[in-house]
Amino acid sequence: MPEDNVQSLTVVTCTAPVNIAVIKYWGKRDEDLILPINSSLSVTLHQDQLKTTTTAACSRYFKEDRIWLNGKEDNINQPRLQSCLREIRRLARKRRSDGDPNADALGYSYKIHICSENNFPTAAGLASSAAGYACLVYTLSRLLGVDGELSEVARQGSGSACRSMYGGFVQWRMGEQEDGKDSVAEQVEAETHWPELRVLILVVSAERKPVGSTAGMQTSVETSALLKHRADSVVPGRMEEMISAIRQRDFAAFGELTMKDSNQFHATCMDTYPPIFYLNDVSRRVINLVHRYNHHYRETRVAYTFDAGPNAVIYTLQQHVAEFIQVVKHFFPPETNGEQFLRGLPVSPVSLSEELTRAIGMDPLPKGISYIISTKAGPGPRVVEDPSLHLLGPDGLPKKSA
Ligand code: 2P0
Repeated sequence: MPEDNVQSLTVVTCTAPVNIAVIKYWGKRDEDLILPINSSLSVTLHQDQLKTTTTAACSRYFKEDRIWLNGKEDNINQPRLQSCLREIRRLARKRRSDGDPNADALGYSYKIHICSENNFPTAAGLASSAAGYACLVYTLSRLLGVDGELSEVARQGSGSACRSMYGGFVQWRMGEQEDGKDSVAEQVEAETHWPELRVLILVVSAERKPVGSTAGMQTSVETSALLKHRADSVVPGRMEEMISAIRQRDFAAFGELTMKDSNQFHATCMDTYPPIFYLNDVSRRVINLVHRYNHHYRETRVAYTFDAGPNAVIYTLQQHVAEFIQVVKHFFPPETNGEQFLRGLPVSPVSLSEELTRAIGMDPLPKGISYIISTKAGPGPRVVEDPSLHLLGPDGLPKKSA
């Protein structure tokens, strides 16, 4: 290694959030550019609880592009990874040729090392590709001095990743153009807009999902007439209603639309041929529990949504969090000697009235839920300033391996 190797290394570390859709994306009209058949809308979750951290470094001494994910070297030649790298390098070159003095002088021509890790289990089925590609694109953009509209690049890594480029409440407009230039994410409201809104992730199972989203939605587009109806006739109206519920902080409207949209997404999975099942028995029990809880209070106090897996994500308001967690504990008694059941934002325990548990009236299912992550809406991707937090060492290799 040459003497000046250390000095020639440029390193940047960033973090990016997970997002959970309340109007779901399911189906592409262009597989390569990742253009969706409908617009979607999500809440960006707080990075204190769930985040991806990525370090990217470039040096004229690197011989090839390389990537390490959660401690293990991975294949850099995956088409979506290559799309993101190619796009950011193209934007960096363009900025340089446009004469921008802030553009990195030569970085775009150097090889890049990337190291990325999640602070949550990938196998828990939490949108890791969204946070992962958002973090990759954001970090590469900082490394090579590119800014501007980056959700269009993140989208080419994974559709849902474009929504993780912003904090708070984010819509992904499907766009109309064939080149995808208008298929971008846009912040509807910042994370500070609705401070009482809370998110509980009920981790049902740590198994990997049976059918991946990419393959699943492709089969749905090919075979489900319901999906076409949803995209053409249902989602456009729901996007408008959802944006207005968020702007007015109308939880009843927000919660009802969220549940209906999750149910319709899973109905399109059932309508796919052969059918796709993401919900399991525990998921269906959570759905029942939420409806019985809301019915008892004659008010929509909690809402569920499910992605391409059995975990439930619950949206509610701060004043109902403690009681609802107690309800979950009552009907899904956790393992007593196991790991911490409630993680994330602290919640003080409350006692349940017998009237409430009787009204819900379900048989408890021990260990149905392994743990709960308690969180809220949060900001978009961030640069990590502390150099001790870089995942790559001065030699450009991962500091620690799993
Ligand atoms: C969503 N999901 O809106 C929906 C709801 C899962 C269910 O976005 O092929 O991993 O990489 O574009 O983004 C999962 O799809 O799929 C997803 P690709 P992605 O959050």
